[in-house]
Amino acid sequence: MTLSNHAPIPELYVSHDSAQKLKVEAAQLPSWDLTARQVCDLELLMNGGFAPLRGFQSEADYNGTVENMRTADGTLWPMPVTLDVSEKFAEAVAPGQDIALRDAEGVILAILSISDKWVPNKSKEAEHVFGADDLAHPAVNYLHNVAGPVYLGGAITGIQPPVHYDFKARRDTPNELRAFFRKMGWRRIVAFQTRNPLHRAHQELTFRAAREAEANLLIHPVVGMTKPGDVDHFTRVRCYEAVLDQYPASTTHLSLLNLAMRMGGPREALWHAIIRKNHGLTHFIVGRDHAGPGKNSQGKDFYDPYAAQVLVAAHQKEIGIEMVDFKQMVYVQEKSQYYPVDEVPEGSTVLDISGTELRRRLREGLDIPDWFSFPQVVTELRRTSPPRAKQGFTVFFTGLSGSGKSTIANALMVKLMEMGGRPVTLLDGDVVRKHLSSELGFSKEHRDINIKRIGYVASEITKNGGIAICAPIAPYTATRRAVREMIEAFGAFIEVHVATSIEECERRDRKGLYKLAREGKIKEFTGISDPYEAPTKAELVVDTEGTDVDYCAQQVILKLESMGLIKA
Ligand code: PPS
Repeated sequence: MTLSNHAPIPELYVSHDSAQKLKVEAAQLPSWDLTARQVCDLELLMNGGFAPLRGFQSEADYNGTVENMRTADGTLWPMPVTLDVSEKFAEAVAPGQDIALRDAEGVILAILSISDKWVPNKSKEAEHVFGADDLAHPAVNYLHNVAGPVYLGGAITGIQPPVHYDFKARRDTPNELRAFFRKMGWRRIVAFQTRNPLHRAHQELTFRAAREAEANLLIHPVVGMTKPGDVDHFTRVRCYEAVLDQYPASTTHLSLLNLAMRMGGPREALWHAIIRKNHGLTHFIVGRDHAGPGKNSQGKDFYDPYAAQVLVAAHQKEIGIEMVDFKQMVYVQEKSQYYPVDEVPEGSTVLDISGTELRRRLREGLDIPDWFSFPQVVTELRRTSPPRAKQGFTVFFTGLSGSGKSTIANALMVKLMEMGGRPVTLLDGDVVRKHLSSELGFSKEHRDINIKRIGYVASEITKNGGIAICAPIAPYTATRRAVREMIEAFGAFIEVHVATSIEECERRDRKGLYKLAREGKIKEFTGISDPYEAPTKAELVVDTEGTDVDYCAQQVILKLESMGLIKA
């Protein structure tokens, strides 16, 4: 196997002069505003990180990728890279046409020459690529609830890379990294892929990997998109920088990869290996549960923790990169040292702190021992993750019209304001409809827009350390989940189902709306002529029948206390 990767890799950019001309011409084309994930994919397509792909996949390449991890010509490619769009946009364009691809600010980054347009079978994609059509998998949830229904494929003409304002000096294209390795005279380089802050176990693993492969080390963290709920990349990069001096500068380099991960376990590990080969790496570390998405809806792991190693081992020759595999690293107390779990000396005491346990300790302001992490890393993490009692959070009431959501929400707001410490905002259904969503009706589409607006405002409040109390009907499970994800990126989300029955709501009929709905004078009325999908996993269910408002609000307060969000 030749392990030197010094020659430049082909990029999809046109020359500077052509780019200026193309940009002017592209302004006349139909244009698609790329999602955050599509911007990441496009950047790696254009800079050669996804070589040999030369654009978003055609239907034949996509089918091959989904079914047997190979494009139509037999090239190994395990992860679909497709441009998903809305039905409305898809109707307006056709194969043979060029479209401009723009970032969130409207800057034209590339032209897509559409060769294919099709409606994918998303359940099949989920089953084959992610192993199960289970919404507990973040990429499957993305596929069904975020991605558009139609895919476009075709070649890309690159105009300019997406602009990054953060950590510019630490971002490298595949060719920049290749040039750096060439300049440094590094011929064997092992990459460490990560989406977590570096703790001592990771450091030990990377040291061992470099030693074992007799190679230089590239710490190559993903800063595009990772698993919802992960430590944000700003904090992580500050953590990486804080421990970089633990590594010899002449042998180790830190570079950021703007990849949008799918958490696809074994297939994703293979994809990562190809991407690293494109970046000029010769070796690639695959540890325990690589790119693991966590538990499925039955509470079981999606993938065997070492399945990724088996799949990469089977394809490493074909890719031209050598895997350095590791078992989980654990701390052996008697030796004051880390060992792979299968090499622990018999009879010794093994210590480990899981990701969940670490988050708990941060949340509750508890000790994080020195054997586990570096003081600088812990300080950084504590800066962004103060104890829960100091973080923002959202209480999201959901229930039928007239169930008592607003009344309980009001009582809760007053009680929280009495306690003080954090600003409290109430986003009541009726009030939001007056101030934020006055143009919207009650179709599914409009309800979803309404709830996502509430979610957005609540996520901003949560991010900035406040308390948001929301009280809309929010009848759809998927939309509530989308709001949960938006908020959990910044703080806790407490879903409270106000489970008053439809019979009781109709009996009370406080606003006289049920009568009108029964008479057909109000259309699409929740519970009468429109669905209400009751939550199955709410943090709290309150029953207003036979209990007073004060008691219901008190139940929420007790829940918040038990979650450490308020201190007695
Ligand atoms: S949604 O589905 O979450 O967007 O609904 P939401 O914004 O919370 O609804 C706010 C209030 O609108 C009144 N109303 C209706 N509700 C349901 N269906 C229909 N068709 C409808 N038309 C008007 C209703 O009083 C809601 O207030 P609450 O506080 O829930 O009683």
